[in-house]
Amino acid sequence: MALLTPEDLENLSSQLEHNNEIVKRVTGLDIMDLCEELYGAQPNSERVGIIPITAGNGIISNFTASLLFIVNYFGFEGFITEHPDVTGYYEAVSQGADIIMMADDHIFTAHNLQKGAIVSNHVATGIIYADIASRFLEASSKDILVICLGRVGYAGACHLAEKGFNVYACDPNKGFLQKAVDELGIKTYCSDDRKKFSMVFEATPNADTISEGMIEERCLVSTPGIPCGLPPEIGKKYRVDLVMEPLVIGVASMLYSVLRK
Ligand code: 2YC
Ligand code: MG
Repeated sequence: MALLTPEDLENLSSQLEHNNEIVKRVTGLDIMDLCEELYGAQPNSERVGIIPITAGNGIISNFTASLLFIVNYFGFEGFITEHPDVTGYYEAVSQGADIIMMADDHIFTAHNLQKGAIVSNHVATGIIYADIASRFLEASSKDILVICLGRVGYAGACHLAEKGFNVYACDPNKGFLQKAVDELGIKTYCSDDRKKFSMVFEATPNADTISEGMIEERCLVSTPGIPCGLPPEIGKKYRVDLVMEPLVIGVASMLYSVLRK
């Protein structure tokens, strides 16, 4: 489980503005509009209780403050509880939270107490980054490459298969790959295929997972991955747009996802 570091969360606002411009240019929608279209809902100042959790590796110094910034940016009314853990949960509900957000080292969740909807960051992140990749206005076909079928990648591949894209996927774990072929009807991709893609959704915790043989000259790479899977020299050599940031886009997806049952 790759945990965020306080350094990952520095200058979140400028990372958001930078990615918002790219998403708007390559898909025609900014992140807010895309969430609204993806989930068919829009915020209405729902109160979001953000609870620090001390379990496992404990508090990440600027994690809950980052969530507060994101929650308020997207039109919710956020607050961080004074206490962590169970006391914080009691405090959040007592203070009228509609939605609870909290994370231990394994699951980061948003739970809408009024609607009964709950989502994990893995699923919400996979869906939105895959959706961004699939909306590339300059795509040359409906072929899309999904790199890695872990909890994030599989959720994204599932979403793309449901949207009717020709999903090709690769994963070092042949069991994960077979499961996706059997359950989602996706096609397998291996690097000695000659096939190139103009849309890539990368969901690995590794660097340099994207090679020249995979991408067309004009390509959109969408990834929540830390570190970045696209080698800088390849990004320069080809006309590649990269949508990548550590937390905001995934959290926006979580929030919109639980607005409806
Ligand atoms: O400050 C706190 O409340 C900590 N318990 C938060 C721990 C978050 C651990 N999870 C992660 O760093 C990543 C997130 C990007 C979402 C999934 N894993
Ligand atoms: Mg993100």
